Amino acid sequence: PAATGQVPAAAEVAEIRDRILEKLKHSVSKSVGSATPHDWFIATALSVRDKIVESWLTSIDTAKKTGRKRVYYLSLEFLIGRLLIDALTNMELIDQTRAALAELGVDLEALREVEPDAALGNGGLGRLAACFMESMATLSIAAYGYGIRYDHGLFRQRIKDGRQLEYPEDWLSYGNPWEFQRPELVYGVGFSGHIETQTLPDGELKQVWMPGETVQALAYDTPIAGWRGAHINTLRLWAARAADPLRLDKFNSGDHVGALMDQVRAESISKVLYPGDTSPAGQELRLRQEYFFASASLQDLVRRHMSLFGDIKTLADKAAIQLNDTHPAIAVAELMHILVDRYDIPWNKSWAITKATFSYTNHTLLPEALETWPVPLMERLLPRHMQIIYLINALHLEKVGKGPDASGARLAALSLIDESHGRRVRMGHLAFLGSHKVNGVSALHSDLMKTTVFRDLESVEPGKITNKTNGITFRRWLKEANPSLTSLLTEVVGDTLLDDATILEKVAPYADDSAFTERYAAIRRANKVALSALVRDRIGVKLDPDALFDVHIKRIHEYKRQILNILETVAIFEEIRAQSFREWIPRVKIFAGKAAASYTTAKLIIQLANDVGKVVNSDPTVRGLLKVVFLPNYNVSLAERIIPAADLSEQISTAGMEASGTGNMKFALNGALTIGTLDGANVEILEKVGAPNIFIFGLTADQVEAKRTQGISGQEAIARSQRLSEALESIASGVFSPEQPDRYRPLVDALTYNDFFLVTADFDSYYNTQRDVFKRWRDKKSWWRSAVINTSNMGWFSSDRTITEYAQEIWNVPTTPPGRN
Ligand code: 26R
Repeated sequence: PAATGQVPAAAEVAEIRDRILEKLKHSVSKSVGSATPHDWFIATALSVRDKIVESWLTSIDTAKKTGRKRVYYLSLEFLIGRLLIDALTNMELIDQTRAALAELGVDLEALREVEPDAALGNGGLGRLAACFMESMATLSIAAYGYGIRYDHGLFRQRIKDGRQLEYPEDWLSYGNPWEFQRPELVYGVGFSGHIETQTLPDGELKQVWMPGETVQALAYDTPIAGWRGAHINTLRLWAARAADPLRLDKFNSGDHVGALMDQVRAESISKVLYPGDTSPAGQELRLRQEYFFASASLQDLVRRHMSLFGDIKTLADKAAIQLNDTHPAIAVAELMHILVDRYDIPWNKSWAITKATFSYTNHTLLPEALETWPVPLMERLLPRHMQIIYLINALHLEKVGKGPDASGARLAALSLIDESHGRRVRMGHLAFLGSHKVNGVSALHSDLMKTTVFRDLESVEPGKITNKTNGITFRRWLKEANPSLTSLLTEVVGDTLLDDATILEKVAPYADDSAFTERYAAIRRANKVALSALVRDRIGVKLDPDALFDVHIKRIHEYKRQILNILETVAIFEEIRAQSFREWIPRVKIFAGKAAASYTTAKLIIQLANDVGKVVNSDPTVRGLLKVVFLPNYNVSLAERIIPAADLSEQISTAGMEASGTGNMKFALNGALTIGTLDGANVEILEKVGAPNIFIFGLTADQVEAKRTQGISGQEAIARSQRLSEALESIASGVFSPEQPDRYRPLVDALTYNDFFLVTADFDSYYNTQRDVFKRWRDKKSWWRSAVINTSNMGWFSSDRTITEYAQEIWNVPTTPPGRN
């Protein structure tokens, strides 16, 4: 990729070069002659880190002096990716550093590639947390991210014989130059044990929890630089350690393994990221992770509050805690435990403080992803918290039980305890009740929250649910991922674009300027050439950069309907073979994404995509007019390579099921046109770009709901569509799995008899809309016009806008927009 700025001053370049050399020598302990690319990466990272640290200390100091309210973003996931280019970009050192390294004969782009991705998240929710951290720093909000420092982030995916295999990701094995261990910051986190009732001198009873086990939480801090380095925040991640690293008595008596048992048990808490998007595995360990992290974070922020302000009763004025989904929701009970048991604050006052401090974001309505914990497990692991939850529930039900419409069914729906299949604690209800604001992540999703899972709770506290449509950071997803396009854009609208993404509106007039659209198209082509090289390197398939790059990248899930895309691919494959004389639009279907290890159907979909690719790519009659590739190990870094090279963005979830999507925004920003359903933020993208510049198809959320009540068999839709029935037939009969013809029988049967995701119902509409895409692609002038209009209307989807809304409407903290001053 091209450099973005002007020629850097020679003196500054020389200074940076010397600093890198100093780090290489004294911190990495390597000579120029013996340094590997990884050594150069560490030296460069450490040199920019020094700059960041200087601003970091100032940021912390200023927040202290001014007594500002802090924001605490609690998330079990932070899907950060790489930080080198991000840090250099935000510190405005990228061009100087590239030049400094060049003087040393080192290519910055090569260093970029050796940094492992920090993949401490599964997908959208984790990546959103990373974008939010960047925007909170950019807007000079005094914010802390709290999470877990997993030894192993999201698994590495390999594809063998078309099938997904999972391998542990070892992102820390070469050390992490961005983090600071804080050995002085250690908190004990208790589990299990019993409760003693004590009588206070005034006769009041007091509950004292005596944990049976204590695990230590160690802090590791990573500085997060905002745009132009104006403000730096802290991402504090907790690692678990045993209180007693070694039972020396056992060790000396010869039981060398037993001596380490406590350590293994304790450290398992921060060993691995919970592998599920929605998978059920590892229940108890997951609850231990959630409490470990919530307890350490609350102890830390309460300690900070007390040392700064000295009065726990002012907590809500000085701290806003955002719960990123229900994963940290146990923090509600933990804060009550701290206030009531440790600070002896009366229950009602404690509850008022808790509600005023917390707010909760919901990220999915999928029933299998709504967390509930078995009461017996909670009682054993967190006996005092279970008591507190019962008390919260009793007071809550007492209040709502007085209402006129307090039927048994209504109370059962409102209760914190779900009694329908064993007694379970509803964490969504706990997060809802313990918060002053609750939000969804797109307009449609927030509306659906009010009519589905939170309907009853919303009626008790109307107006509590608000919408905060997601956003993305433009620094990473435009400037860092697509520097050439960014240069073109800043050339016409000025380089304050990265301060204020809405300036992109000024690009709109250039949609009709052919000199501009030609340059825009040439940049896309160069990105496609670069991606083609990557594809060739990684999977050995040769792509035509002039073909339409049709891209579907995200977690593999039935509701995201990769299978709908595959069916259209198969249908077109059959048509090309049958009518090879016709004029076909050369097209590349690009898939990437991981399936939860236990999600059998999703893994079968991956295999199908790979099998279809194998057959299509080697069919001589297709003559390269259609290529199908599945790129392994999808992660943030791969997304940064694929998105700037995409012509068409697939956002085709069953309407009502994708809470927002954020990939959709990244694609549209980079000028891909969207083919999508009226789901999540697609609805708002349509509003911004206008109907002629997006390809919308399929059932609406309301129609999906209505349709499902009539039944979910696909038989009728299949009977009505010859194309669909033929595509299904060829998959079912083993065209793509000749060595095992019935391999895809389960997929085809599900679509035929049990099509919950309404793939068959939407197929014709999707197929026809793809033909509209072809027509538009033939008219290149019109295509590029739409692409530019997409880019120019994406400013609103900046996470700076989203975070400004959170700051004003939920957290009540000031923001300072970025800028040169
Ligand atoms: C508890 C466990 C089973 C679990 C469930 C679900 C763990 C993780 C998830 C991931 C969900 C909550 C998620 O990532 N949701 C996504 O959040 C994005 C950011 O708001 C949305 O853009 C996206 O639509 C949504 O699927």
